Amino acid sequence: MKKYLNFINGEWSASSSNKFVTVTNPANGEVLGEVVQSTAEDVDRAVQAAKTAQKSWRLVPAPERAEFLYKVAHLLKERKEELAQILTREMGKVIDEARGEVQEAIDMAYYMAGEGRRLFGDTVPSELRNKFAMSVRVPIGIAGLITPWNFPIAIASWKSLPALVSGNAVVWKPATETPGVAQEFVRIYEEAGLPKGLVNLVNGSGSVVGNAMVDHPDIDLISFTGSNEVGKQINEKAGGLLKRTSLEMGGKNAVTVLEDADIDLAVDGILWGAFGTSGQRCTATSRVIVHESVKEKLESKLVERISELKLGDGLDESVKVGPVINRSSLERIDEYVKIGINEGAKLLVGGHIVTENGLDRGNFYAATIFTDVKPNMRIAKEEIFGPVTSIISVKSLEEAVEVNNSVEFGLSSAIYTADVNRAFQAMRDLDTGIVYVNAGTTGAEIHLPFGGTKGTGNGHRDSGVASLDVYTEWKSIYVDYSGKLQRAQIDNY
Ligand code: UN1
Repeated sequence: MKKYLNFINGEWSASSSNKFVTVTNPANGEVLGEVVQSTAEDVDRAVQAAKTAQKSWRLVPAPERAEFLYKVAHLLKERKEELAQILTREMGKVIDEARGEVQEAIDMAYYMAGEGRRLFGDTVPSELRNKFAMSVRVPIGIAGLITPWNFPIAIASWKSLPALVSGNAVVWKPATETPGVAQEFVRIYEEAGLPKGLVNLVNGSGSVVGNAMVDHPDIDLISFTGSNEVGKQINEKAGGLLKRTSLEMGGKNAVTVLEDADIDLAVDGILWGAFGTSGQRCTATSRVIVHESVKEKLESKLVERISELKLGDGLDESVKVGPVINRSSLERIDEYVKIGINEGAKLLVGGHIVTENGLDRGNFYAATIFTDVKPNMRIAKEEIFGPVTSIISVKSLEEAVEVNNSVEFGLSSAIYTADVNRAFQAMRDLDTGIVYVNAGTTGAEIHLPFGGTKGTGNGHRDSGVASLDVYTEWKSIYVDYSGKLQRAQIDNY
C-alpha cells in the first residue's frame, strides 16, 4: 500500500505514532494509500529543522531566493497534468478544474518569484536634516501553514511561496484527504534545490498536529484556511500567545441579478459558481438574489440548463460535476436540504443523493436549487459547502445589498446589471472582500488579494502583494549622518 510520509529536515519519514489513515478516491471509494498521523514530537522536529534552515535563508538575498521559486514554477508547469490527475483522484474535482487549480499554483510561483526583485519597502524624508529614513520588510521566522482539501495545491502555494520569498521557513500541515498532492508539491520544492529543513511537511489531524503547531512557541505565525469553527479556536489560542494569524474561513456568497441583467450570462455564472467543484469552494455561489420581475425567467432557465451538468468521476472529460469529499459531507448536505424543506423553501431541482449508474460507490449529490427562500432561513445563512444554492427574491438594488450583507460571512459577491451606475453603487456597497460585476462569485486571480470581511477572516489576505503582509514584519530604520545628536520632535521645532 502506498504510504504518504512526512518531510522533515530534508528527509521522508514516518512518525513514532506508527498510525496511518486510509485515503480514498471520493468518486469510487478506490483506496489510494495511507497517510501517516503525526505527533507533537514530529511537529517539534520539523520546527527545529525549520529554525536552523531559516537562520541562513533570511540572509540569502531575496532575488536569489526567487531563483528557487522560478525553478518551482517551471517544475509545476512541467508536471501540471500529472498533478491535476492526482488532485482529481484525491478530492474529486473534475479534471479541467484540477488543471486550473494547478495553474493557480504555477501563476503564484512565477508571481512570487517576481517579488524577489521587488519586496518593496518605503523611503520617506526624515523630519531632521542629514538623516535618512526607510522601512523594510523582514521575515517573521517560521510560518505554520494549515491548508484545506478543496484547493490543496493552490492554497498551499498562496501561503508557502510568499512565506519563502520573504525569508521564512515553513512547517506545513496539509489536509488528511489530500496527502498525495502535498507530497508532490514538497517533492517539487526538494527538486528545486531548496535548502534542507526550509519546507517541512507534517501530516496528521488538526487536533494533534494543528494544535501542536498553534501551541509551539517557535512557530511565529499560523496561516489557516478552513472552517469557521477551527479558525475561531486557532484565533483564540494563538491570540493568547500573541502569535500572528491569517485566517480564511469561508463564505455565503451571493449573485445578485437585477431586472436589466443579461439573464443567460447570469445563468452561466450561477451554474458555474454554484456547482463547479460541487459547490465546495469558499467562493461558491450559495445564494442568488434576484429582482422579482425576472425571477421566473431566471428559474426556468436554470432548471432547463441544469441537465447539462453531468455527474460522475472527474477524470472523465465529459463530466461537469464530481463527487463531494466524503460520506459525512454528503450526509451534511442532505441534512441541509431537509432543513430547507422544513423551513418552507421550495425545492426547484435536485435535493437528493445520487446512486444510479454506479455512482453509489462515490459521494454524489444532485445539483440542488431552492427557491422562495427567505434571508433568515438557515439555508440562506449557513455555509453548506456542497452543490446547493438558494434563490431569494427582492424588489430593489438596495434590498439586494441588504440581503447580500446580512450574513456573517463576507468573501465574494457578484452583480449582474447593464446599468453602470448601479454596478458602481454595488461595488461600493457589497460588503465582501471580492466583488464581481457581470461575472460569477468564483475565479479569483492570484495577483489580487484574496479574503473577506466579517466572519470570513481576520483582515489578512492570501495572494496578491497583500499576502506579504502576513509573512513579513515592518522594520523602520533611521540613519543619522549629521554627526551630532538630533532630538526628533524637539530640535526641529
Ligand atoms: C477557495 O475555495 O478557498 O476564486 C479558493 C476561486 C478560486 C479559489 C477558491 N480561484 O474560486
